[in-house]
Amino acid sequence: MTRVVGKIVGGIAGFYYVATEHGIIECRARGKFRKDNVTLLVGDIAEIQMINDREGYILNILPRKNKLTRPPVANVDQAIIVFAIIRPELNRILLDKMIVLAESNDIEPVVCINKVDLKEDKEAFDLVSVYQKIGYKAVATSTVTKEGIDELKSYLKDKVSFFAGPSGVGKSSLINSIQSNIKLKTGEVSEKLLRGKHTTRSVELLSLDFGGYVLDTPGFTALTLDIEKQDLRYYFREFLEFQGGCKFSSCLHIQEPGCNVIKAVEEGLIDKNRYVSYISLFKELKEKEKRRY
Ligand SMILES: Nc1nc2c(ncn2[C@@H]2O[C@H](COP(=O)(O)OP(=O)(O)O)[C@@H](O)[C@H]2O)c(=O)[nH]1
Ligand SMILES: [Mg+2]
Ligand SMILES: [Zn+2]
Repeated sequence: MTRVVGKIVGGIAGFYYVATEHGIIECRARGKFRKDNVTLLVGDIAEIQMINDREGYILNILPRKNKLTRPPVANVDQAIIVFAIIRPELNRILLDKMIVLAESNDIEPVVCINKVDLKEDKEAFDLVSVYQKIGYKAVATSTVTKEGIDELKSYLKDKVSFFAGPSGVGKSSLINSIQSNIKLKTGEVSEKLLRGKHTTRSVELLSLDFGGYVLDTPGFTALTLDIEKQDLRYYFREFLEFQGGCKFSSCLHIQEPGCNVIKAVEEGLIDKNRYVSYISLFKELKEKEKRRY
């Protein structure tokens, strides 16, 4: 029987659903995974042995690019970091924290500022351009007017993405706007209902008809930064071109004399709010470090 390679897109009660060139194959895993204590994850690239044209078993998984635990998923390419321009109020520090979380997990962040229909002024577009200037993909969207939805789709194409961001910003609505056959529950009430249910939620990758996958549950549900405070500076991409000019090569850009990053902030070459986020996240990591000892 033939061996094929595919992507695990879902799993329930010992069965895994693997998307292959022959369609979705229902698979069981070989016993060796349990013996080796390897948990197969949605997103894993699996080598399977076909039993017939619908069923098979998983022989191996390829090395993972990355792995998240909440939700459990492997080989994620992108995090679509969604914030609403208002309702709920936009929290820049949390937005920048999510970018660092993505980068530290080898996941490409895409910034999405949603609900632009609710604000007439150009605030959302200014914010989008702050992130574009740094080199990130960033888009202003509305699920009401459909503004930016095509651009968002172009970013999702052929990638494995998940949506991250606070509750109520429009993550589920955005996923629903992308493809008509996807219908995730939206709104506060449904979220409360979901939380109230004590069922083990299985994670699923939703296949996009233009190519690519999105995760059906939000990522970064556990928001702990797992990096050393002195490494935080490397996750603020726009600092890199200035840090060579700092007086001390060990400069953390906090209050050291001759800091070229602080100079760039003062001259408006680095966005001030990004620097505010940096300082805030640095303090958070410092506090965490103190608690460790
Ligand atoms: N005005 C406006 N409301 C939106 C937009 N996107 C979502 N909403 C509303 O915001 C609420 C929360 O949306 P939901 O998709 O459930 O957010 P999630 O918690 O991030 O998944 C719902 O009442 C949506 O109808 C948008 O672009 N504009
Ligand atoms: Mg939702
Ligand atoms: Zn410096």
